Amino acid sequence: MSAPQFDLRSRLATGEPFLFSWMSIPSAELAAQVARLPFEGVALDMQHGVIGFSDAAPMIAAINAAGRPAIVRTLWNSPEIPGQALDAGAVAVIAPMVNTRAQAELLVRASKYPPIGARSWGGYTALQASGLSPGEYLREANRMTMVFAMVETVESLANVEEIAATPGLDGLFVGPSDLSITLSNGAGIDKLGAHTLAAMEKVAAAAKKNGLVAGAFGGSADVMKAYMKIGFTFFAAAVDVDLLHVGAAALMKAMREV
Ligand code: 3PY
Ligand code: MG
Repeated sequence: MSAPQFDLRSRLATGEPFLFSWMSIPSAELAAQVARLPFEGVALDMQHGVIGFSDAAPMIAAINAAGRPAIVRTLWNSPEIPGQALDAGAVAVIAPMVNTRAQAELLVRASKYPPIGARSWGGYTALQASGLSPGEYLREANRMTMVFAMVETVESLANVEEIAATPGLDGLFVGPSDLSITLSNGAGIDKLGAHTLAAMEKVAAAAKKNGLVAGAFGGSADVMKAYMKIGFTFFAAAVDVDLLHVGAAALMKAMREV
């Protein structure tokens, strides 16, 4: 058996924080560059980015060629995208707006082969890249790939214990922008507000109780450090377009200081 694709599960089991970049721009060439930034993985945002599946497939290949794991945030919690992303070689899927246990079960069903779920067979890129035979891939895939449910609404927070106990689910992933918007009934986005942090504590506790990875969208060092203290370890650290803005602003600031 040759080396399987990036073993995200074993890496996350160390408990050390795992920071990955978050892409919104559909470009395999850019993905090859972003995969070589000092983050441990790359996520493709098919919900708010402008990445469709025919953009994502070559981006996943470029990320894997750089030796990094590819993660896909799906457009919605719809059953077709997890299988497509995993077939194309992503090692993890993150589904937005998972509000109920039934929605979490739907996500697991779409992402895992039997007996855990009902993922349909069609391993193209992932199967070949794994170096495994079809039978070995079938046996290994549920362990090699991971599925995260996004907790980012008041409804999801109320159901978080049942969601976290969903058989086959690997992690919870908080979207703190949507979470703080719904917690404040639309008054604002407050990733570090007292209500948001209290909600994050609840999510981290549910994850811990069920042996799940606790992840969140970070976006800045302050936010990630605060969430790490609560027990989160799996972070979307920086968005491609933000990195462009931050890099350009830092250069121009330095020039003004000359
Ligand atoms: C959120 O913060 O709501 C997210 O979904 C991150 O993209
Ligand atoms: Mg969101």
